[in-house]
Amino acid sequence: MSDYSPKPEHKFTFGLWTVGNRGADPFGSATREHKTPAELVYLLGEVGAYGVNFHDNDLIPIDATPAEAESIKKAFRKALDDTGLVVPMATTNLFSDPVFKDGAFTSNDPQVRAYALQKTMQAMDLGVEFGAKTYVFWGGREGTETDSSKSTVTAIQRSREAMNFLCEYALHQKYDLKFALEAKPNEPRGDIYNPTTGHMLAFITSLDHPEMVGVNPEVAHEQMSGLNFMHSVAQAWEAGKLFHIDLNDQYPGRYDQDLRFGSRDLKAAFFLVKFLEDVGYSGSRHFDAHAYRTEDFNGVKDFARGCMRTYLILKEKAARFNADPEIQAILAEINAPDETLTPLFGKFSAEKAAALQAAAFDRTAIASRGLQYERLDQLTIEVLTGVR
Ligand code: GLT
Ligand code: MN
Ligand code: MN
Repeated sequence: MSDYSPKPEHKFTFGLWTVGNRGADPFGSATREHKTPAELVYLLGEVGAYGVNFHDNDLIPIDATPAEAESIKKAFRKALDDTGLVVPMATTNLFSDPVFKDGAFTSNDPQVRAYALQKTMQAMDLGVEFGAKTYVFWGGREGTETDSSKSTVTAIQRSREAMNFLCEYALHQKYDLKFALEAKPNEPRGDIYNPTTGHMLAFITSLDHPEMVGVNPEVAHEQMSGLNFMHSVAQAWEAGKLFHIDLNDQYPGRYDQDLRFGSRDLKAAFFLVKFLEDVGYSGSRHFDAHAYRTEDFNGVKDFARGCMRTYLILKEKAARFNADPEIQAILAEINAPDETLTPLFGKFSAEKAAALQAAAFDRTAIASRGLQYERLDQLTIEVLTGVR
């Protein structure tokens, strides 16, 4: 029997807002009691997580006095020391308070934009104080319900100006911090700017310090856009921009569900885990999800353990897939090179172009070859369902 218990080297992390989620939704109030940040750290220690991440206001309420802030930080620090948990990532809450009802960095109101910069700088200070090396930006309120209200171009320019300012702040403070931008197509706004990871990757190239900025793709958010999450992750990885990842699950065509990782689309989760493990992604495996509203805190622990266990099961399945002789034989066959054509690929030359122009291709013969993808997919299903 394999060991699916989480270990520090797996780098499994949770946000305070995930295990601390109280089950409130737009139609009903909380079903679980409030737990302090320190209590949540002990809960995460008990289930075997490696790290805990937070928004500024998950740790310190927006209206806390300096004395209250100090005592919360002290208790949180003690819980980290007692459990050995680390804080790899931090972020700013720029969406809950009514001041951000029309966005933060993209608001039409200069007072709001200035306050958002101030709040973010202070939250970066707080994150760094606890050791965060990755700083996430999720602009949940950066969008519109009606496009009569804002210029989209101005909004993008304001986002860029804010990112450039905050990169310079991190450099000025000599923080060892990278930024990870998280996209979402909608919710809580009708439409959110930079709605997919692909948009974010393009936006990053326009920044003053693109080397400091990558992405934090979330399973549910790309699936809400109808996209293949693994493809988004792979494109970010290939661009050297996969700085963080938010793992959860989601049914298509619904509100942002933040379900337990792998609980809805096992096959998609499998190809994602296989990708991360095959390429050797070494960052946090962060679960941005929460327990069903039906659960008490035992259920929250079941939820957290389930996320990590499913990841490790799928990791083992990926190793099986990679070691399966029949699967590998098919892959070798469908990926076989054609040595006569190899010299014609790659960088352009006039000779290659001429040779390609002169070549004769038997389209019918090429197209008549079956590719065995049905067999390959069925073998994948059999690995996944444990009969192989
Ligand atoms: C919020 C959101 C998440 C983001 C978090 C970071 S907050 O819960 O739904 O997707 O990752 O701001
Ligand atoms: Mn989400
Ligand atoms: Mn997220």
